[in-house]
Amino acid sequence: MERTHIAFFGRRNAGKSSLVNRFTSQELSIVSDVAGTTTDPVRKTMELLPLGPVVIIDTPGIDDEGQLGSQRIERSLRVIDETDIAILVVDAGAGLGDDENSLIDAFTKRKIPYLVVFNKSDLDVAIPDVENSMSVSALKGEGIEELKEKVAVIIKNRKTRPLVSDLVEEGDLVVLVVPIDKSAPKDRLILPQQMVIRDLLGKGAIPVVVKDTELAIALEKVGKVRMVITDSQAFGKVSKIVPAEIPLTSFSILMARFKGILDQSIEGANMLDKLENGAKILISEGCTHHRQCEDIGTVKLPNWIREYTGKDFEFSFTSGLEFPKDLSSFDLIIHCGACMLGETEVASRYRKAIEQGVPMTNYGIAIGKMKGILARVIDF
Ligand SMILES: Nc1nc2c(ncn2[C@@H]2O[C@H](COP(=O)(O)OP(=O)(O)O)[C@@H](O)[C@H]2O)c(=O)[nH]1
Ligand SMILES: [Mg+2]
Repeated sequence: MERTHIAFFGRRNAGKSSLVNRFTSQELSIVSDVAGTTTDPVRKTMELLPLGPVVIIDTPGIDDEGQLGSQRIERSLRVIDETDIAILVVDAGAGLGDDENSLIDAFTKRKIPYLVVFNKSDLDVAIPDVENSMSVSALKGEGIEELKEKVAVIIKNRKTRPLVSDLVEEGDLVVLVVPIDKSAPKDRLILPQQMVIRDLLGKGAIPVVVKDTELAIALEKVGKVRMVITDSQAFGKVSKIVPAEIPLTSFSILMARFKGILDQSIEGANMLDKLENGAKILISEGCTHHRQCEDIGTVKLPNWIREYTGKDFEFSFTSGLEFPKDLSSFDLIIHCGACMLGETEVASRYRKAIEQGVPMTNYGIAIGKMKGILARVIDF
């Protein structure tokens, strides 16, 4: 299960750091009445009852001033990208202002569940009656358990996004293209293929699985097709066979959407058009043993990229659990579909890239881009 990222936002001196320390029962952040004490987001990975595995993030205030201040605000706002649940800490005495409302807008826009927490309830002030809100005193430690309970409920209700079943109706016929070449594992289907089939069956849709070599015949025989899902390596060939009116996508694109990294990956793939000669590209693979994968990552992909861009780049490669902590020297990261890596690991790699401002994409989406069909294969 993925670690829930819980981030505390709000104005300076609202008591974010005090509340984080109460929430985690740790002295994670420095508390002070000097506005702007927390200068960088502070992250802490922990197990917290009754919430399970979480990352708690304390942010600097979003109302900071001056040049340095605006950098801090920027950094705080960037934390929204990695936030699963937002806690908006408000000084009950000050109430909700423009800063809070613009944060609430940002959460709503990104569908991030949030709680408005009026802090300093120990002071003699009226607590505003606002939706999604509660009051606490970080100073006295009051309301903290209730806050945790509320967060626990949000975590429990967080719907994981379906892989494909929300894109089809019961009874829809979906053709899956699984090339059986030497890069296909012997005697089995890979995990994303199994997951797509399972999800379609659960929906009552009708998956029809074919090799690329039988795709044309299959399309003739089966009648109305809702969608074709292919291995992205076969994008070039398959996109020519599938009529334009039938939606086409790939297993890796559905997986990226499922993992919540599709937008980031599309942005990353579009970087291919902007890289300068000599730019540094990291190609990263989740598994160490699958020799043909390596061949794609270390040989085919660099060649396609050179061909597509007409430029030369400096490629680096990693595989398995090795993944650089410091990504800042790279201009682009291209990751495999990561079917062998845990969701948490994958999510954290993509988050790391966001945190360090490095564009990141995956093989399938990069291939779609280079085949000139990216717009088509993300149009479900
Ligand atoms: N009275 C009262 N003061 C608080 C409470 N929580 C925090 N403070 C005070 O508010 C100031 C700012 O707290 P801090 O946690 O550093 O706020 P941050 O800037 O939002 O991280 C400090 O002086 C805290 O002692 C509270 O619940 N009640
Ligand atoms: Mg602070």
